[in-house]
Amino acid sequence: MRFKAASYAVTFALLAFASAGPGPLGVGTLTGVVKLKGTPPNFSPQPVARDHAFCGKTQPQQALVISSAGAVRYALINLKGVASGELTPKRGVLDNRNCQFMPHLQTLPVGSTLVVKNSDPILHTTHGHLVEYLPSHGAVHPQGQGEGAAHHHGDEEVEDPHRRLKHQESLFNVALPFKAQELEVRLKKPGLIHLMCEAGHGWMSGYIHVSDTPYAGVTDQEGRFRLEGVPAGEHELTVWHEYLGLLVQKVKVLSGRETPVMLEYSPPSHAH
Ligand SMILES: [Cu+2]
Repeated sequence: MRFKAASYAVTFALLAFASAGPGPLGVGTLTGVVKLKGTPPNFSPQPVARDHAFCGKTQPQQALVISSAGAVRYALINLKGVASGELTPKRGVLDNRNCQFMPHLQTLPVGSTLVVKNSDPILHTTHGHLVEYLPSHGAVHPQGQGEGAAHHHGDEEVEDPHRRLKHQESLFNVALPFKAQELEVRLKKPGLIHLMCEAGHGWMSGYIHVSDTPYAGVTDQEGRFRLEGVPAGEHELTVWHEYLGLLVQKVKVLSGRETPVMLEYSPPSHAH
């Protein structure tokens, strides 16, 4: 009787293993590059309103980081319509460093722990809100547009960097007055989180994507991304960039192979 129970347990374990596996079609790797066509708009550095002694007079904007080859950094990659694979929560780090959020954008599986850290000898207060996944937040001013000359994006006037962000639930708000201080936050809900600093640092802005699938990534400084263990088949690849907006492309992932894709944004209509 005892032996029989044990053999049932083994059978169930094998069945569970088989159903959690990649299925008959297998898995492949999806790699790609995200680029911007044409000349990128030029953005002025952002004025620093306080803590000049440490943060300087201006800070570089992070909302559109393009290499000389047109590679788009900080684009969010998502595969839609894929039966969700196994999610392993991680420990992500969000550093407040040199008066910026580092990294500017990251993606973490839901259930992960976010370590919010201060590497600066000044107060930073990191506030995270869930935001609506808008096609584009149009968050920054192209250079040469005066203070009062809001540029047009659709029917809306864009004046304030955070104005187009539809803040929903406030998820955390942590004050870090000391250098090397760390606090932990659990990322319990999937979605996009906008980060801002409430220590009077209006130029500080960043994002955390909390993913409910393992198939998410962020482009590096050469615009590259790599998603491994993707079930073979046709999927919809979504690219989101806070300034450039959304790109959607059908991709076909082949089993045991690396599938390269190229994604290209046209220059934003309000920047021509
Ligand atoms: Cu700050």
